[in-house]
Amino acid sequence: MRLDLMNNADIAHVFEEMADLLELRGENAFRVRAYRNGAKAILDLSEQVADILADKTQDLKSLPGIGATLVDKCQILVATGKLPQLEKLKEETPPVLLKMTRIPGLGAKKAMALQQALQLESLEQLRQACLDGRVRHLKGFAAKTEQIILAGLEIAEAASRRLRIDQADHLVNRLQAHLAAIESIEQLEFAGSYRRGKETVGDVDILVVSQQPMQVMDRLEGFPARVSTIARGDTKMSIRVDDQFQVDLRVVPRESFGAALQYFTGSKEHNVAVRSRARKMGLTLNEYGVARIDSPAEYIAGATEEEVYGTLGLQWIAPELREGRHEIEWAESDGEPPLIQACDIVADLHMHTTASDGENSIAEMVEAARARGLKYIAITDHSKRVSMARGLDESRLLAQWAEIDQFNQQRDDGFRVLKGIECDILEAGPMDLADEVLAQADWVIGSVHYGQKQSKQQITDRILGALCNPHVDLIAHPTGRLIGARPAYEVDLEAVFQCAVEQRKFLELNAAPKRLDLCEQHLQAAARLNIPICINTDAHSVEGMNVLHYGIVQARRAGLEKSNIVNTWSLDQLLQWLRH
Ligand code: DGT
Ligand code: CA
Ligand code: CA
Ligand code: ZN
Repeated sequence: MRLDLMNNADIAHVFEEMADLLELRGENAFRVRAYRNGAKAILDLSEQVADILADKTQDLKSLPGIGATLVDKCQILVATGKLPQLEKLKEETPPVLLKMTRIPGLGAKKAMALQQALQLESLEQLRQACLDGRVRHLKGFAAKTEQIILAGLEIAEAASRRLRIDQADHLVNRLQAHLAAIESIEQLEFAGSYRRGKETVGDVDILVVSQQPMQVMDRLEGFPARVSTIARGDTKMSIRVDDQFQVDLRVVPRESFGAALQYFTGSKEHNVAVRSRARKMGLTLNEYGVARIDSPAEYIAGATEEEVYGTLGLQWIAPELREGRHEIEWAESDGEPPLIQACDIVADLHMHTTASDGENSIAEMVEAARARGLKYIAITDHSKRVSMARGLDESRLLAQWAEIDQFNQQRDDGFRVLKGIECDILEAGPMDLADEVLAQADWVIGSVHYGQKQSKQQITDRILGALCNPHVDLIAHPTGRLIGARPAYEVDLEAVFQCAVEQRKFLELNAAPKRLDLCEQHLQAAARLNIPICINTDAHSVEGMNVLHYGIVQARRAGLEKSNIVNTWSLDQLLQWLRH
């Protein structure tokens, strides 16, 4: 008999814990990564590890990301449900330490020193120690550290409450695949903030039409992860996945699906506006449908969203716009602006290769871009200031550009690679590379990577200086924020926008889901000033190009149209603009 102690999610969780603990102890980075990659690989398996191990015709080791050591560990886990190394590591490590290392701004070394000196057992004790000013007296710490820790605690807490959009995507894809096995499901949509494309998602809302709600709920409870049921009724259920993410499921009648989808997509503000419009028309609206106020049980619309909005005299509204702003006004007249779509994008103007910290060559990036239907790209590796990422100095950069020239000459398919650089805006103000070198580029990005703690005046001056440099074309990730991890640096964006207008420069919407920088409100402000926005992936690998989608959603949320976006232009249009 086989002991079925561990499913794939459990094993992946053990490997993640191993990686976290090894990292905390300063273990070899490759060992740490091996565990992380193993965890990811196992989560992606469609078959249970236990079954693969039991099957003599299959070899777990042959799967990418799983080496011989991890196969041994899988065997131990499947047989015993425990990993002795992990138990030992856990015994030796106070649990609060792991939590402390997740506080932005507090590294493993400092966390360990603090924990030992103050004998901390919880984050609450750490917070109290900072508030009491007990940290500043320790060797190697200062009053400022207390402020950093307090701010970090807040960010970490907020982040643990909400899922970033790419994490939500991963969960949604797994849920979708899992539920696809149920034949009684006639319709299925993910609603809520996920459907609206928010940067972060509080919980995932699933809406289903099925004649067999019990079957659907049973299946959801069997989701291959650590699942606990929070509540379960006849047609709705909430579960918690891996102790963190909440998933809400509602099974609704076919004739109400549109009304339910409209209701549970939200936002609450949008729903309030829609309902108040209904009332003015003598109608009521709830998650079952639209009815006349004088006979509220008799629904006159509800099967589709189009029908629901249509009954209220509105055009269908894109979920990204449903935030209770101007979308109702648009929907009652000509409809919303023609929002930017992924298929409008013909270029990606920010990406890295193996020359700096990317994982793929120029040729590989080009192939990937072509496969995604792009017509031209800019290669923009880091400049020398970013030594950690092997940033390029003048001579390596010129050599790369010679390579790109040759590359373009050899191609006859019309695809073009622009000679670019992501040039650091140095702490003291000037660009990291000499003007006579930048002058030879097709495309120059200016970025603030260092000195992010400087004063608002200093950082603003640095960016204005870069915008006024005739060779700089675009400011990347203009506020430097990392969602859930690091707040934006202090910068006078109004001044930056004004200067971009005067200098006819571009601003970036960095599509990386941890950045999404500029944010929605700033994008709207930039659009009002007619500043062309460039949606870039900042890809560090071929797969990195897939984040474009998040940038598109962010731009749509801001109401941006094709005409606002630089990388919908043809290469000739772009070059013409750059020549002026
Ligand atoms: P989240 O999960 O915090 O990222 O945000 P949402 O928007 O997904 O919120 P959630 O999951 O609480 O509810 C999903 C949708 O259901 C929400 O966007 C609108 C609708 N909804 C839920 N509760 C209410 C309510 O009390 N009033 C109204 N008008 N709508 C509600
Ligand atoms: Ca939600
Ligand atoms: Ca919810
Ligand atoms: Zn970059």
